[in-house]
Amino acid sequence: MTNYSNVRFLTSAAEAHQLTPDTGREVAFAGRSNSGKSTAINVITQRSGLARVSRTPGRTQLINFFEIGPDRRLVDLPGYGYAKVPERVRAQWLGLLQHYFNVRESLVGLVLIVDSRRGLGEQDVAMLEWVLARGREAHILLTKADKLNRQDASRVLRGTAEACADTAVTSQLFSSRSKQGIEEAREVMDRWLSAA
Ligand SMILES: Nc1nc2c(ncn2[C@@H]2O[C@H](COP(=O)(O)OP(=O)(O)O)[C@@H](O)[C@H]2O)c(=O)[nH]1
Ligand SMILES: [Mg+2]
Repeated sequence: MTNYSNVRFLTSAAEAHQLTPDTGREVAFAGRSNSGKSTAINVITQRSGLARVSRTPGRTQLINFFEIGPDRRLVDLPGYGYAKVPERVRAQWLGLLQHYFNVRESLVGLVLIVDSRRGLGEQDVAMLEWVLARGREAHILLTKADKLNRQDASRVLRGTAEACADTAVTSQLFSSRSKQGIEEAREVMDRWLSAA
């Protein structure tokens, strides 16, 4: 088992040449802004201040690298879906992300953070397509499950599974607040990070 609480910040990249060396294995987190990505990273690693929660959107979009063990990394990708991001910032973000997905050999899987009350959006699907195109894995955390009753939660989970039925993408309910699904998420990441 990976001990995620040994995590430490490595570096931030605003441009392609700033990516950390492409060795070993890493798992990336992506999601729409406000989907609960930072909070999910914090509870999975049990480090409350690690990924900052709810900062003002539209600033410089950075890829943040964290080390969780020798040659094992977590990668916090910039959130998308902000209403008021200048076109220049959006283009910079898209270019950096596309570059990252295209070149990154150590990227083994994507954890896609989706607010369970919103469901999969267009940009979420685009992220999945990018990552699957290179034969990598993807797992969806349907976050804020504490906000749904049991029936709505299972409906959302079923709908997501159906939307991904033709792919190897897996999904689960998750709540940083009630701690639902944290072990399940860690197990998926462990599997990706430890495979030979
Ligand atoms: N009820 C509930 N709220 C959450 C949960 N996860 C995140 N939030 C809230 O959603 C907002 C956005 O979370 P944040 O992690 O900053 O989202 P990010 O923009 O995707 O990084 C914050 O107000 C969080 O407190 C959750 O599991 N349950
Ligand atoms: Mg965040």
